[in-house]
Amino acid sequence: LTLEERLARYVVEGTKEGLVPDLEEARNKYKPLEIINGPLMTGMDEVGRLFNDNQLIVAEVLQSAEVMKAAVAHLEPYMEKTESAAKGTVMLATVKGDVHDIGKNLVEIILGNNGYDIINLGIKVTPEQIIQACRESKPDMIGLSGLLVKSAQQMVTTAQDLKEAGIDAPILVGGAALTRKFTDTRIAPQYDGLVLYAKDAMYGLDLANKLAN
Ligand code: B1M
Repeated sequence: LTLEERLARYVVEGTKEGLVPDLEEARNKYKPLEIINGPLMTGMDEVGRLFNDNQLIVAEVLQSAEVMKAAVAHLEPYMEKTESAAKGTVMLATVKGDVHDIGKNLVEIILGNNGYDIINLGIKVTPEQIIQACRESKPDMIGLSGLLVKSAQQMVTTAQDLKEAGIDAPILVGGAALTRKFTDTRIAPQYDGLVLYAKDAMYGLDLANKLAN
């Protein structure tokens, strides 16, 4: 197998044996984010496909998630960082009912490395918890992540609840079940502030930078 195929295979098979040496080899060729968005994501997409076809069970997908997390943790110290002054505070949450957090945590790393202070509220975060946390820490932006189809609808509800609570900080949304169209036609009309869709974590950084300027 090529290096790239081996990296994808660690994720698909949920095994860490040999992972670190291969990540180190990959670092000679690629930037950390290219490794994550390339071979590791290829592996995760395959996991999603196999899971969908009932060829993997939840416990196995969890192992894959562990490998992905370990790989991201290994690569994190090598990611590009800007020494820029604090650009603002971003509050991050995976919405109510959803436990998927690898994408959200990638957003945390990338924004954190690029001058943002992050408040990560974790997973299955209810609108009430977000409202409470906003009142306490007054973030400049709110980032919502969700991968389940029902999470897209949950973002609509969350936006409505935030609006009712008088919050209008810009919201960034991302995650596999979302599209720009859904964001523009279903979530944004429910909110007074801006609602912007980020297809991946780097694009999320671009949007945050535009908002911060
Ligand atoms: Co779940 N799962 N899962 N799962 N899982 C999906 C999402 C699914 C598509 C798999 C499938 O069936 N093909 C499917 C959803 C189907 C649907 O709703 N239509 C699914 C399902 C069904 C489920 C369960 C219901 C299974 C069950 O229990 N029967 C269950 C749900 C539990 C719950 O949430 N209540 C479940 C559980 C799990 C695990 C716990 C086993 C595990 C998650 C572990 C964890 O996160 N700690 C898991 C995993 C790993 C996946 C897949 C395979 C991979 C997700 C992932 O981590 N990708 C996933 C299939 C897939 O996505 N291909 C699947 C890597 C990650 C880096 O990408 O999170 O998309 P992602 O983030 C991207 C972008 O989306 C974006 O940036 C990142 C890239 O840079 N992004 C943002 C994300 N958030 C952002 C926020 C932003 C900006 C960008 O700004 C704020």
